[in-house]
Amino acid sequence: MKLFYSPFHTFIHKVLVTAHEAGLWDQITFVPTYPYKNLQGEDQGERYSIAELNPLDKVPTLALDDGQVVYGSQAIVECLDSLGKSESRLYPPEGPERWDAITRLALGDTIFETTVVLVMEGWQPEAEQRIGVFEWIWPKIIRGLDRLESSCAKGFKRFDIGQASMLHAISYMDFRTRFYDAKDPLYPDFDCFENRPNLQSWWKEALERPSVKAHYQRPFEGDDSAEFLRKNVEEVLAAQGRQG
Ligand SMILES: N[C@@H](CCC(=O)N[C@@H](CS)C(=O)NCC(=O)O)C(=O)O
Repeated sequence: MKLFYSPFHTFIHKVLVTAHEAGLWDQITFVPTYPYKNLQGEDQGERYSIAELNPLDKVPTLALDDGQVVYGSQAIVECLDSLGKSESRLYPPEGPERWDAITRLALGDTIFETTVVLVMEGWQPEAEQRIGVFEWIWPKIIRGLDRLESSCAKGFKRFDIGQASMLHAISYMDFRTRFYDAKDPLYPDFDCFENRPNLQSWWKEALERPSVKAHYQRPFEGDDSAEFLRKNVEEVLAAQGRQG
């Protein structure tokens, strides 16, 4: 199978964590895809487009060997988890433990997505930034992190999909200030572990998981050329019986 994704390993990707936890790592061809390069400069053109596979032209996008394409990170993690070894499933069986895991999945994903909104707003010239955006989003993130602190205080029976999403969200909050130099008018030096000791000890322990170590802070070393991307898109189209 092929995973079309952004090969920035400076934050933790829940899809990569899930692929590794499911024991599928070695069965995946990782295909670096830079959606935003399609917008940059005339010579870039549509070279990194995967629109023939995913109408949204977004990463991550998973292509199975039979040509079926699954996109949207939530759909991909569920698919990978179900293809993996049953003893290491990240989705608990139906019942309260599962509802808790998928609720934390939703919470982590929303913290991540709203942090992206804050980063993008922070890129605007200071005079043009909409303070209302920050005032609207920050309370959600803060309450969300407080809820995760309570979850970590109770502890977990085992690693689950909710924790994969928590890793994604929390690593991105850190990445936001280090990489983007994001200027935040409300919380310029926000530290998600301040007054959240249980979240911090959970985080430190989770960083030791092989599924995190396999990619986090490790530069991507494979082929990330547009030609490699195109070859892989064509292979998926061929598996579907379509012409490139
Ligand atoms: N809800 C989607 C969001 C995916 C998404 O927006 N990916 C971004 C990169 S992080 C992207 O591909 N953007 C390119 C575009 O929107 O054209 C998911 O969880 O997979």
